[in-house]
Amino acid sequence: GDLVRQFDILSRKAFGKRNRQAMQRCAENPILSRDDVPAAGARWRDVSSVFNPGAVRIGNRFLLLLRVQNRGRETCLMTAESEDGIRFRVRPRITPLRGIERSRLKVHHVYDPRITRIGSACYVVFAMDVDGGCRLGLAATEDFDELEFISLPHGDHSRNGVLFPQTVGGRYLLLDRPNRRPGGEGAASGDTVRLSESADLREWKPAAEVFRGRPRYWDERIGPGPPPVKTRDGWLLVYHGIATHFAAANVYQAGVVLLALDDPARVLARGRCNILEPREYCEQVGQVPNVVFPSGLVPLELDEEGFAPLDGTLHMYYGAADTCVCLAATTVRELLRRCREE
Ligand code: BMA
Repeated sequence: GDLVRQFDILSRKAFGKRNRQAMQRCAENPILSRDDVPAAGARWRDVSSVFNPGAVRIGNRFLLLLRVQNRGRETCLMTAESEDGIRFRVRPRITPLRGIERSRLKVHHVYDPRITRIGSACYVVFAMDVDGGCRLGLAATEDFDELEFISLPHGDHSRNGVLFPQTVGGRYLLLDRPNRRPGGEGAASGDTVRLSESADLREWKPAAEVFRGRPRYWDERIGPGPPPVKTRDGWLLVYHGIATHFAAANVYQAGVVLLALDDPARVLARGRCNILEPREYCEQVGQVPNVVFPSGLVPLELDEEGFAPLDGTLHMYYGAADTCVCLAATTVRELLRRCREE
């Protein structure tokens, strides 16, 4: 009741009038940038960038798990909190990842965390740059004071792992994007989203290929964005698509696909156009130009059965140009419409 009303008022103020766009950017973008990150130790003052956050809502608190880079281009994770989902305060310490040595890998960077809440536990799936490539890791936390490493879901090189917010047919489900394509100068990339399942979050086995990139269009290479949101019409999955055919640089955009509730390997609908693309200065200029990278999607309302209602608002948190954190809002109805648009 009250909380929803409060959000409505805030949203109107922060997001302005609805226009014809699928997503409304927050007027306060970027909602977090380097100056908002407090010193967290010797090498962690005056950092270079903060971007690609995982997001979750616990009770009346919004939490972001931030990817922070310092001037040594080292990476750490930090936690930010907010009551309105717009104004965040970054805790003045690094969020440590305990037990990572159990991976037996030489880990250089842990980054792009995606958060999924199941019961009272929050699970975090993240990318790890290791000698020879990039692997996915899975960890758990209750309070974001620290993360506890659980498993390496896959033996191959992969990124953009997202866990579903509930089990389906008694199995935990995970989407990710295997890195099977050389990525030019930087890390390897990919053009396939795959589904995997597990009975215990430790042993994972690939179950299906779900969808692919579309050569020559906005989403040639792809990867899951934030974890899927449950709606009565299906799982809404926001993903990022990379257009690689521009001469100067790749363009990173967000798009949306709808997966069947009882069989998420089945695509029910997929938007032909992106729903968000780099247009604002902070999205076009930064460490990596022309990047919007969706990584958190938080429904402000859920019904008794955990479905995001049709007219419920969704906050999408995304990294802009690998430099700062932005927010845009939309509704379930709007994303469904974009999925089904001819
Ligand atoms: C991808 C990931 C993201 C990053 C994006 C743009 O491959 O590494 O972390 O935001 O590239 O640089």
